[in-house]
Formats: sequence, C-alpha cells, structure tokens
Amino acid sequence: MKPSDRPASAPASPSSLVGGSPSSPGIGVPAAGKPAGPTGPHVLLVDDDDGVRRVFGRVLSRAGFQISEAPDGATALTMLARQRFDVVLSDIAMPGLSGMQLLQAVRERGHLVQVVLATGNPTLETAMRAGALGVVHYLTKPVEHTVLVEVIRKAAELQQLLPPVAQPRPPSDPGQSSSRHRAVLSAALTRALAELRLYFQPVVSMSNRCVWGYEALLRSCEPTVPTPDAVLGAAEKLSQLVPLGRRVRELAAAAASSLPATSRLLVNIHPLDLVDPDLLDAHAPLSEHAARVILEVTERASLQDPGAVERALLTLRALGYGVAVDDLGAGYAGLLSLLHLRPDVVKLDMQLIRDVHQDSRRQKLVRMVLTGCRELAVDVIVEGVETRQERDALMGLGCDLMQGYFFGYPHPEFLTVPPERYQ
Ligand code: G
Ligand code: MN
Repeated sequence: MKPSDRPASAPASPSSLVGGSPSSPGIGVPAAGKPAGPTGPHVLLVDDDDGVRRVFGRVLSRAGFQISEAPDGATALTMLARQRFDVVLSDIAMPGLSGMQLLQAVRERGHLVQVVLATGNPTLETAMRAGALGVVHYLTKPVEHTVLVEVIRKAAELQQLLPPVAQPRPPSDPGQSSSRHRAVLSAALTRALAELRLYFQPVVSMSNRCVWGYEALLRSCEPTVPTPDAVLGAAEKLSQLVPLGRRVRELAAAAASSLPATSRLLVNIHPLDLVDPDLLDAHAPLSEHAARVILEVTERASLQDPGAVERALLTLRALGYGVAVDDLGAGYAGLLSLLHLRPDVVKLDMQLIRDVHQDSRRQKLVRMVLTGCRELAVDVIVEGVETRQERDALMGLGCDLMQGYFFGYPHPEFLTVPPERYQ
C-alpha cells in the first residue's frame, strides 16, 4: 500500500506497527481495545511466523473479528474447503505454498472469500500478479494496526456485497439497500465481464492414457464477484445472462484455436443460451469449432417453451456440436434430461464420486448409471475425482472418462496430465 492510501487518521508511531519481525519493537499492541467479537466477520490468518499471526490475531480480534489461524498455505486450503471465511489474510513468502500460490488455488477452486496479501518484501511483479488474481489489498509489513483493521474491514464489507446466490446471508437492510446493491452489483458485473477469463481442466481417458478433452471454466478477477457462481448469480439477477454467455463462447472460440489436436473442448451453457440466436448462428465464433465442442447443459432454470429447447438442440447438432448433461444426479439434472436432451455425454456429479471407494451404495449407483448409459450409447464422465483411491474404485466399476483435481486443476493453459496419474 502506498503511504498516500493510508487513512489520514492512522497513527504512524512505531508502537502501532504490526507484523514486522517479532523481535522488533514495532509489534506492541495497545492494551485497551474492544473485546473479541465472536460474531464478527471470520478472518483466516495464514503466516508461517507464529509471532506475526499472534499479533495480527490480537489486533483483529480486538476490532471484533473472529480469527482462525493456519501456519501454511496447504492447511489454509484444507480449512477453506471445510468452512466459510469472509477474508483470508496471507503472508506471501512462506515455505511450501506461497501466498501467491494460495491465492491462485483459492481462485481456481472457486472459494468464495476475499484475499488480502501482506508482505515484508514488496515487488512490483507480486503486486501485479496479485492484482490480476483479484486480491483486494496488498499490504506491506510492518503494518500500522489501524490500517490493518481498516483494510480487513473493507474486505469483509466487499464480501457482504456478494450476490445472494453466492452469499446466503441476507443484506442487513433489504429495503433501503436493494437499489444500491443492484447498482454495485451491476458495476461489479461490468468489471467482471471485461476481465473474464477461461481456465481449462483436463478430462482424461484412462484406457487411452490421454487427455480426452478440457472443460472451460469461467474465472473472474473481480473481488466482489470472485467465483463462477457469483458471476452467474449476478448476471441472472441483472438479466445479463445472454451477454455473459456470448462472452464465454467468444473466449472459448479464441482458445479452441490452440486446443491440442486430439482433445475436445467442453463449454458450459445456461439453458437460456439455447434460445440465443448467437449460439445457433453458423457464423458465430464458436460454431467454426463445433465439431470439437461439447456443450454442457444443466437445467438450472426451466424454459418457458420446451419445444424451443428441442429445436435448438436439433440446430446445434446440425452445426456439429456435441451435447452433455452436466451434474447428473444433482439438484437439477435428473433422468428426464437423458430423455429430453438426448445427450452424447453425461457428467456424473461429484457428490456421487466423493469417497466412492468407501461406500458401496455410491458404487452401485455409479454402476447403474454406467450400465444405463451404455445401453443408451451415452458416454459418462465422472467429475470431481480427487484421490487415487477414488480413481481406482471408479476404474474397477468400469469408468473410463474422468475429471477432477487428481488429474489437474483448472489452469489458463491446456496442460497435460502427469503420466503417474494414469498408473
Ligand atoms: O458444475 P460444473 O461441473 O461445471 O462445475 C465444475 C466446478 O467444479 C469447477 O468450478 C471446478 O473448479 C470444480 N472442480 C473440478 N474438479 C474438482 C474436484 O476434483 N473437486 C472439487 N471439489 N471441485 C472440483
Ligand atoms: Mn460443467
């Protein structure tokens, strides 16, 4: 943070500095202060230095924040997968996962949290990379405690502004804040659309030991709508799903030119896209690559006119697109979608896959879907494979096409899968 960004009221005396070297005289925290507020926004402090965590924790809990601590990035990621936090405040230079890698993983995994980075050794490069990954603040240690509290408070406020689909807590003042909320959301969505990116996650064929395809997943760099669900929720709320879908397909078309020769590209579409003339246009950018593109559909919202869906699917097939039903077995995608959408591929929801090696009911359900889909000549992709045990159990059940962190995280480039993941 530049000195000019500091609040004018922030004292700059050495005794108000926190997060420097623990032996420095600058870490003293005034004894007076508000008591810890167990109901305030929840902050996850990530730093390999116990002293820094202790001091940051003390300052922030006195300001009313709930504090949890992680001594390294890997522990932080485990905690983020299990629990909701409002803000992550992380050191950059840590052994193992660096703060920057942690930030990248948080974005790739789509965790709904604001990230503030703190470093004792600021460089332009880390500041720029942090900015590109949607970090809300970049602090230089030692940090004045008033600045620390102010920055974390602002980050927590951003988190509160997330759209309801992504943020279950209702706004504190729904009546008065709804038009302001809409304006804030609209500005956030405009920024998110301008900076939208696609990441690509491999889908492997175990029998051919190759990447069968890549799923394009949208990623936002906008802190107020940091996850795909938040962007979709905002677009839905503001009736902007059509421009969002067009932007995603434009980016997918641009990426398709560098798609590895034997792979397909799986692109998520919203049911409403099915009635967008741009999707059905033979001259639309993505249509040029249709023969290598599989459109993934989830019936998140039902369409007014079911006939329109069937007509759209006929046109898409004539253009050469393949069709996949996404998240089969979860909320929206039931067996009827196999009937109505007549997909080429179904993707089995990751809730059915989690710990499949330990659960005979899950095994039976997976086998049942595989048998049914074989009879219907539909390929099955199992999603969300995270461990070797899950992979082995699924192979034993006859699954061939698999996707999940075990094989690769979503990444801006079309990465290959390490050979040992097939062994
Ligand atoms: O709904 P859809 O299947 O398109 O969503 C895919 C989402 O799942 C992406 O945001 C992706 O980052 C996430 N994802 C991909 N692989 C895994 C995995 O192995 N485990 C978990 N928990 N999430 C995953
Ligand atoms: Mn999908």
